[in-house]
Amino acid sequence: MDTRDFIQLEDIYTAHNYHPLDAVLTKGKGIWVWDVEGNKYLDFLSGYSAINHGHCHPRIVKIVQQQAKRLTLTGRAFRNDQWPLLGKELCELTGYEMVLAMNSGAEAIETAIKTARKWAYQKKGVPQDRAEIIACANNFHGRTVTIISFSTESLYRNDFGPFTPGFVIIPYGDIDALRQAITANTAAFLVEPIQAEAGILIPPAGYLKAAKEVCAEHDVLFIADEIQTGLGRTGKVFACDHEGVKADMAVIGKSLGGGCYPISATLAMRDVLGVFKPGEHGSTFGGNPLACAVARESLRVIQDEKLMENATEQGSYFLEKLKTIKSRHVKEVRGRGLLIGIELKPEAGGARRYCEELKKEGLLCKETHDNVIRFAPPLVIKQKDLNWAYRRIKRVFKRLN
Ligand code: IF1
Repeated sequence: MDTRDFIQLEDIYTAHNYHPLDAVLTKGKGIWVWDVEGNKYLDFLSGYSAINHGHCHPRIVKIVQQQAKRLTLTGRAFRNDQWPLLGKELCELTGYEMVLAMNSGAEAIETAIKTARKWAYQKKGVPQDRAEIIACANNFHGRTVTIISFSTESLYRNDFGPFTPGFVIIPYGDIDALRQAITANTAAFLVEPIQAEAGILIPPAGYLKAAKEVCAEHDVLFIADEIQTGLGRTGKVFACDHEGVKADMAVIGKSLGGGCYPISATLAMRDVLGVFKPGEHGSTFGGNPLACAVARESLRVIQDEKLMENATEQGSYFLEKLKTIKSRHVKEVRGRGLLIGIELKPEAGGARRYCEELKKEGLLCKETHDNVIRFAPPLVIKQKDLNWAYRRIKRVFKRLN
C-alpha cells in the first residue's frame, strides 16, 4: 500500500475532523520520522509538544515494555504500586502537594474546573451553582462541551450547543480586564501562560505575576494550563516559572506521557485538591500503572538529559537565527524556549502553503490559525539539526517571496 491508498482509506472510513499534511508516517526515532514511501522528515511539531523526548525514546520504550508485561490496569477500586510513586515524584519536581491523574489534557482541565467550583462552594462560600470562572479570549483548553463553552473560536463551537454556563471571557494579557471581571462569585481564573493555538502569543512581561496577585487579593484560584507549555517546552518546568509565579493549580498532559502513552494531571496544594472525597471524580484509566510507570520515566528523562536546559539554549539560538530571515512576508518571529511561531502578514497567502513547502523540504510543521507557522521540535534536538532546518526554512521563504 502506498501513500494514496492510505489517504483513500482514511477518507472513506474515518471522520473528517482533521486536514493533515499528506505524509503517512510509519516510523519514528528521536527527532526523525519516516513515511510509508521511505521519505525522512524532521518532526518540527512533536505531536503538539507531546513528543518532547523525541520519538520512541529508548528508556521510555523499555519501561512501556517492562510495565506492559507486569501490570497495566487495575482501576482505582484497587491500589497499584506506580501511582503513589508518580504522585510523590511529580510533587517533588513541581513543588505542589497533591495530584489527580486523568488521561487527556481536556479531562485534566475539566478536573481543574470541577475542583475550582467545589473549592468555591466549600471554602469560599459562593452560593450553590453561582460559581464563575474567568477565561481568556482565543484560549485553547480542549474540546469537551464544557471547555468549548468558553472558547471564542466559532470553528470549535458551531453546532455543538447548548453550552455549559458559568464562564466569563476577558481579553488575554489585560490585567485591568481581569480586575474588573472578578465578582464575589469568581472561583478561578484559567489561563495559558503562552497562547499556543492562538498563534504563540506571549503576554506582556509581568502579566502572569500581576494576574496571580490580583487573584490572591480576591481569593480567586489562578489556574495555569501548562498542558503544552509545561515540562520543559519553554525551558522551565512551567512557563509560569519565567515570572516566578506559582499557580494555585497547574494542569499538565502531553509530554508527561513521554510521547508513548496518554496521561494528564492536575496539580495543586492540599487546601485545594483536598476538596475531593471518594466517588466524586475519577476515570477508568486515570492513574493506571502503565501510564504512571511511563510518566515516571518521562520525568526522569527530562531531568537526566537536561531537556529544559536544551530547550532554553537551542530555543534562543534558533529564535535569533529565524529573526535573520529576510522576507517581506514575515510580520514577527516570537517564542520562548522551543515553542516558536513565525507570523506572516495577511498578504503572504497563509501559513498552510509554507507548511506544504516545508514538507517537500523534509520538515514537518503545522500552521496555527491562518497566518502563523508553528515550530516545536522535540527538546532533544541539537544545534546542527536546527541549522539543517534553518537552511530549508530559508529556502522556502526565498521560493515563496
Ligand atoms: C487537537 C491546538 C496545540 C492544549 C492546551 C489543553 C489541550 C491542548 C494548551 C487539550 C491540546 C492540542 C490538541 C490537538 C491540537 C493541539 C493544539 F492546535 F489545537 F492548539 F497543541 F497547539 N490545553 N492541544 O494545547 O489537551 O485533550 O488534546 O490532550 O487536535 O485538538 P488534549
